[in-house]
Amino acid sequence: MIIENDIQPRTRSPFIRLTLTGIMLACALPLLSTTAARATEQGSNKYNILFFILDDIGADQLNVSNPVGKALGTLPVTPTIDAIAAQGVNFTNCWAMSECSPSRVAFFTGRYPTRTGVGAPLVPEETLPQSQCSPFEWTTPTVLKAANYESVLFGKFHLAHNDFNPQGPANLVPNSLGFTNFNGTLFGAPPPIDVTLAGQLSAEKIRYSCGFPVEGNGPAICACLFKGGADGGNECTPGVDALECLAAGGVPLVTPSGDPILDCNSPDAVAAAQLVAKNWDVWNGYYVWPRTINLNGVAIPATDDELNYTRVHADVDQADLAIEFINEQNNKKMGRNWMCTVSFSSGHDPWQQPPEAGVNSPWPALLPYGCGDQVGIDGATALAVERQVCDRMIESLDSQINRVLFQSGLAHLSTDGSLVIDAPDTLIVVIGDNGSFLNTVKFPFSPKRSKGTIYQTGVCVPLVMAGGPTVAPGRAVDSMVNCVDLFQLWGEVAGIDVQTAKPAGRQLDCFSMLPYLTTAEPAPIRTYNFAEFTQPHLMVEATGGPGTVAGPCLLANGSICTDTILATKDFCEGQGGTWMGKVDGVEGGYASCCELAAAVPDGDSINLILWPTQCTITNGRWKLVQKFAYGETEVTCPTAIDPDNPVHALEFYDLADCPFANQLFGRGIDNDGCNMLKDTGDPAKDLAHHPVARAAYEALNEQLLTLRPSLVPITGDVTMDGNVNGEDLVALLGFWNGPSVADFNNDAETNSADLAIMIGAWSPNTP
Ligand SMILES: [Ca+2]
Ligand SMILES: [Ca+2]
Ligand SMILES: [Ca+2]
Repeated sequence: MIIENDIQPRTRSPFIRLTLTGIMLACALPLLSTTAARATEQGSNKYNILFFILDDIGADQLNVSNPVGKALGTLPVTPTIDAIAAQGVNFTNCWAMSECSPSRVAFFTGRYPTRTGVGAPLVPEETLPQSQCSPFEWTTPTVLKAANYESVLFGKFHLAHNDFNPQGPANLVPNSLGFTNFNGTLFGAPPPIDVTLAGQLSAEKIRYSCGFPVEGNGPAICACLFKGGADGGNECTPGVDALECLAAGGVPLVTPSGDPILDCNSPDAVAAAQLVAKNWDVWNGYYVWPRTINLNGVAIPATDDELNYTRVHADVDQADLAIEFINEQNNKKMGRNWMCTVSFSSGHDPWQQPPEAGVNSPWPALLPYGCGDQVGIDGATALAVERQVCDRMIESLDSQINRVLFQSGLAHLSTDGSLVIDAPDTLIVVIGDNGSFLNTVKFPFSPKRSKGTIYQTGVCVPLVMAGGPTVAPGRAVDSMVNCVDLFQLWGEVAGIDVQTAKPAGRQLDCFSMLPYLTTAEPAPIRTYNFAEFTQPHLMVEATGGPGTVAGPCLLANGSICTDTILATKDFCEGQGGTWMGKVDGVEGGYASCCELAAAVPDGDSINLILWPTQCTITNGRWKLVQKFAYGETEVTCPTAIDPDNPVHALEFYDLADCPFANQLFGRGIDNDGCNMLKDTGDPAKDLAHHPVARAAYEALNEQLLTLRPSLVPITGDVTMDGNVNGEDLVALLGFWNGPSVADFNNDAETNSADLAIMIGAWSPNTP
């Protein structure tokens, strides 16, 4: 526990004082819970919920969450998100998990990744059902249904997918988790950019990295081919801006050497149109992508083999769906409340120029216009281009949020032209699902300690709310909140206390959030915050053993090693990495980043390992990081591989004393230099002369030692009620022979081996 003595003179920021005051008030927790319950009872109003998820947009990217970048003017221009914060509440101390799927499952279950099993991003064809959101989870749509809500989700799903999923064959995975209307993509990211322009160019030498032709410092002017005109043939329009052509669903025409074709009637145009006609269904990033619809138990397409593609920019499409849904609710006076989740894909790679209409900043004159690697753009310039495109994608998202608010009647323009949120019945929430990725990270956050890590850059996300029950607009709340807490908030907004309404035996990890909205000067609720990254249940046995599916992949010129998020050769190389793992039938290869780092003579080149299992806990000031190899509780990597360039398994930070703490709400960047255990990795030695830090370390370590084992699910308890009994047996038998959440030995089959494990764990009377 933190005591008053911990406040040292160097603590200068008022935010830190606020946080520590909150920690000292921890004993007031039961009182706060009562207050929250009372607030909910008093406000018999239920509010609609409009929930925007920004993909891979960490705290570093936005004005509301990165004051340093804001002051420097290096961030995307996001007037809508800024206005939501200015007219609502800006949560400046929010942790998500470090990857998409774990955070998304947390939003809708209120449970940490180890508990849900979803500890790592889902990869199609490689993630077993045990690492997807279980159909036995008590999800938000189910919770809200009891209060007469309809819950819909538009855009990226990524809580579960069709592969290995018992619901997969019917293609009804989102419906099976309670979302009555899902329209979007089950995949974690849009497909790659089609640099062939629907088969007109070779993919070998990339002339147009954006998937459309470029000339000078912008899109080229081209003939644009549209599918299926009135006579059944394709229609060509001459002289169209290539980006506008793509955004309108067309394909810009080019010669075999890639030069733009202007007219529609030349032999070049006719030949190009014939090529494109054969390749209409080639996916192209955000512009041509696979759509899945689940609407009240009807799936389109009916099976995964017939994936549809759609030719509308994903951001625009997702905003359109939300506008249509909300207006329908208002117009038809459905007599029920709703929760509409708009899960934008933009922000995630591939970085591709969005439609010009949604972008707030001009393309910088000094940069070649593009999307990344292409002929004539060197590597460093390509990275600068990529960052700039990412900024424009964020600006595009901001414009789409603006459009949803206006066109759904949740905002209007004041006489001076500024946005006024006018949503007394609807709570508007915007969050990033995890930290930004590598090259896109904004100063002063750390590109090498970003998405995929539990460092600040990996887990600090923007979170703003306005409308509905929010009082005293324009506040910053610096108390610790976690992405799992949103689950409790959704309930509170609907008048349901999830802690009392939950199914028997269900363990939740969320804390109340409503008081932060309904109280002008709310007291802190959480006394600690937690984030983790764990291994997925890969299809280990099904693909021939662990050596073939998990291995080190080197990124960023060999400076970063991961053996989890890019855990196969194809996946690694697909992301521009170098595969260092084992390959079937070939000598050599390494089992893990630890093994690789220890074996490479010039180990200096690796300065960060994205560990297979990482967790962190903080009390608001001190932050403990523990990293484990391969999911076990013991630390198996050496603590310091290279004394000059150490890789540690145990790290400890005083965030108030880390770089930029004063400018970043009192919590600085936890880079290597700030690690208090960097000398030996042993707290007894490295903290010997820091009694206050040592005490904080001991307290957090003890808390983590209690917390982590408590998250591990009971083997055999498919139904998550704390018992292994007849209900679980029935569930297991229902999955017989197929992959399922009852496949306890991870071999993609539910059979007698799993049954034996369940019988071994039989505990029908466990309270
Ligand atoms: Ca993400
Ligand atoms: Ca059970
Ligand atoms: Ca099995």
